[in-house]
Amino acid sequence: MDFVLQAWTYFASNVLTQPAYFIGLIVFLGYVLLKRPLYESFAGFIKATVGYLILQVGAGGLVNNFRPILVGLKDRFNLSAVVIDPYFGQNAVTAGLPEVFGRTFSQVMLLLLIAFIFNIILVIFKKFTKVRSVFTTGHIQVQQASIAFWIVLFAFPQLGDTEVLLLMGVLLGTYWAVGSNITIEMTQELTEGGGFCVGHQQMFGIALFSKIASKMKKEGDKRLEDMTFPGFLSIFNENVVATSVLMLLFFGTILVVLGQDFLIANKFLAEGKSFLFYVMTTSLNFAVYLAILQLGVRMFVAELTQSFQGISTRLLPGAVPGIDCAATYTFGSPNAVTLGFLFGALGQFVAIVTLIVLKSPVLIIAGFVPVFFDNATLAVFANNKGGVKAAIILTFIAGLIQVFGSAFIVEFIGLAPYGGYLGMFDWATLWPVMTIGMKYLSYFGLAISILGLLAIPQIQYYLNKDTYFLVTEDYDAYVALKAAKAKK
Ligand code: ASC
Repeated sequence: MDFVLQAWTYFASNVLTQPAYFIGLIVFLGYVLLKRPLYESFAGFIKATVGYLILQVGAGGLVNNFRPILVGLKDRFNLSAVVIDPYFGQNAVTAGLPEVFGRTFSQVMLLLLIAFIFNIILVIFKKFTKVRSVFTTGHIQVQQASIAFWIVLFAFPQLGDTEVLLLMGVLLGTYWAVGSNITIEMTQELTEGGGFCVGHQQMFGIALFSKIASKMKKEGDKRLEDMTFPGFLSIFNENVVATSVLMLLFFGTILVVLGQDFLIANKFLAEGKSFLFYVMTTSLNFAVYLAILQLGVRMFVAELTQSFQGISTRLLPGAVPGIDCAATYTFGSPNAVTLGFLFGALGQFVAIVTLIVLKSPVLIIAGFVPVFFDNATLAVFANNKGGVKAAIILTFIAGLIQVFGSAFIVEFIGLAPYGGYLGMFDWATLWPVMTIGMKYLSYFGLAISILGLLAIPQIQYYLNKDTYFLVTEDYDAYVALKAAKAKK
């Protein structure tokens, strides 16, 4: 038993929580199952892993460069505030656990094992559960597990370690399976049968906003990729130009507000260097990292799409992997990503000012990860389903929700004094609701949460029996059937 646990811990810490290797392994396995020669399977592993590592260079560059700038606003104005960002959320939990609950959270690998097996079981029994996806984004699972640990202890403080672990394994496993599953149709449609769905932190947001965006769509509403700007605005037709100019305005303003002295004192800017060129380089780097990220995505998605057919025809029939939200950023218009970021940020800033005006007991600071990765993703889907207007309106609303939802829950669960919360869409909406249920209705609330989640794929299936499994098993047949139905 000890050996099994050690082997699992080794696998979980080196592969499962390192999506580059996990996706690489899935690609390798997929090609082997497709009976490709071993050298081709190996090449697939390399391309997928390198692609994912490139994505991480892009994502990491964005986060590391722009997170400190946004958080700088907090220090510049001496605010005592909660930063909404997965990294700050995880740190807050680590700092607060011993003081508030007298515990630490060390068994995250065991938790992942339970939840992962639970997810696979739900897929194996998909005839009954209707679950078609496996959540593979391990680094996200670790972040979510730490906040969920706090939430579960808050609701059930009397529980021992083993019970907490089991309870979280089932609750999180269900959320991961059902959450990624509800993104399948819109992701398949966005990627034209890419063979994956989203396993991240805004899965309910994607499903909800895709539905609303479809409803909002009116005759003549255009998607970003169908628009061309005339005259001097035509420079915005190019993604790099559009992103750079907009970021120059956005981060330029923030950097000017922070001021040269603050930037020098906090080691953003070296003494004696040009402030103007610092602002330029910093802002233009946004487009640089975004381009890197997209390059990596293209590389690993191409491999994954081909190879996963091996897994979805032989190992887990009809299943798709739930992967990082950034994998959607090369589909549709690349400008949707920038647009989502800007209007999400606008929504967050409006919400933050509202908290200040209303003298809220807890203040929120926008963290880069929710502002960018949540809203960029939501914009990609909303633009695809409802056009540019829907993308603008819905990401603005998402920004408001991320701040208000987080402000509420972080105060409710007593995490506010530790300065951080996850802040992503599902964790500012679905999770606060489930937390209230568990706190006030105890095990009954827990049961409602789990059963309510498990009911979602059943309802989805019930509403679309003929296409529900077709969309992952044979995408072309799915498109044809949908078109035939629409004609009727
Ligand atoms: C997150 C998080 C990241 C990013 C990354 C996007 O939620 O913690 O590092 O999103 O997964 O590619």
